[in-house]
Amino acid sequence: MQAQHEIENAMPAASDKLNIESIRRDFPILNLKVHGRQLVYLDNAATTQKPQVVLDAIQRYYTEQNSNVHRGVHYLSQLATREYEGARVKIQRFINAAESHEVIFTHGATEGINLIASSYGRKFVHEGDEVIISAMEHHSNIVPWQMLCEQVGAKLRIIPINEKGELLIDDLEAMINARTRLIALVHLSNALGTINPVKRVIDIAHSHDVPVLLDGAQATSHLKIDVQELDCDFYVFSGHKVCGPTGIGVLYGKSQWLESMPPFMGGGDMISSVSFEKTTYNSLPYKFEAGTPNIEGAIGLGVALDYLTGIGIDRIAEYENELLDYATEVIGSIPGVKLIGTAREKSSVLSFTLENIHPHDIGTILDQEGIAIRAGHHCAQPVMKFFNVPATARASFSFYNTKQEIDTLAEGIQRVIEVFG
Ligand code: 7TS
Repeated sequence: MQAQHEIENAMPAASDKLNIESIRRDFPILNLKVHGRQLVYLDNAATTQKPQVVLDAIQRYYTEQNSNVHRGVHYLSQLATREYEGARVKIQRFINAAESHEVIFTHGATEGINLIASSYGRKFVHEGDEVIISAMEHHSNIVPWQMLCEQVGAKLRIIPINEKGELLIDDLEAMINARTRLIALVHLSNALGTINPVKRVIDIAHSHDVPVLLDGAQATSHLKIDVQELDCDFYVFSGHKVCGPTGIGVLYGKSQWLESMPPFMGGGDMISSVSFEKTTYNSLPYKFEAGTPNIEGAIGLGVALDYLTGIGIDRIAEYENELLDYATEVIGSIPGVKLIGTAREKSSVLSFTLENIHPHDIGTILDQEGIAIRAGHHCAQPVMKFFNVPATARASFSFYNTKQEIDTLAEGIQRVIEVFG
């Protein structure tokens, strides 16, 4: 069944604006009341809500298609395999990968980065080598590299940021040397909302023959991703942040890298033949997909990406920029509010502090008003340290949010100030 808005939005409209009311009807959870108040869900950087078409796809999988993949001659196994592999092709098209076998299913961005750190790391990173990340990374793109560097005796180098939360890209050229083995960089920061100049980073890196991994956990739901145009070597994202299910994610890798890397985990499906003397590995993408995969997650993710494509990522980005501009003005002008992260290129994230009020108190009072934001370090403790704050309050937007909800947030913040002022 096609979502109503897909049909409406597919038709040429007098204005190219999104029909937000129609879109909101696709997300049953948005009708929820929390503490007797209408839910205002502004924690989309943590996870997005799911449209009915995704919920239906998961239900349909378990009621009509459930079977294991790649191993049965029977009807259901062939059907589940077709659906699972069909999802891979949908993802390939969504990120414009050259080949579907360059799309590896993982259980999220975190696993994708760990896979590269473990597999690429084992093959290509040795004692004395260097890996470059940035000062605005999520812990998922710090800790795996620290673990690798510790294990092999390599060095982690950090591209600094300025007080707006922008990458000091001019420093990068001088950081790259003959021992640099990889640059791993966030595409869109979850703590600051900064969109990094990733194409420039990739061009600089490639001029030194250094590959680049992009952490697209946030970017994939807000920006059009074209891995061939970017020419990135690896790209990771999570299904649950792009209106898909939890427990499914994607690692894109250029064939030439994936072919040259050893498997990440051993087990079923990733082998070609096994004997006690010698095991040979399966071809891509299966070499990196040991064990029974998250079949309904992959199918649900494919449907979620179809849904986003139906609306149009460019239109989503345009509307979300409008929301962020509005929120920056309305929330940023409240006395006592300090915005953390004011990069020129930003999307969908508004991190802030309130003078003399702890972000957890902000989050708790807003919750009583039915408003869901995140308060904390956002798994980016080095960012908090750089801005000299223990935590921030963070409102993060999706295309189903409205300016009215931002007004409700502003009223909630006024209430916080009244309570603690
Ligand atoms: N990288 C970035 C930039 C992220 O924002 C996140 C999750 C991850 C990696 C890890 O994604 P996962 O799906 O594997 O967990 N970020 C957040 C957040 O901002 N609030 O909750 C999770």
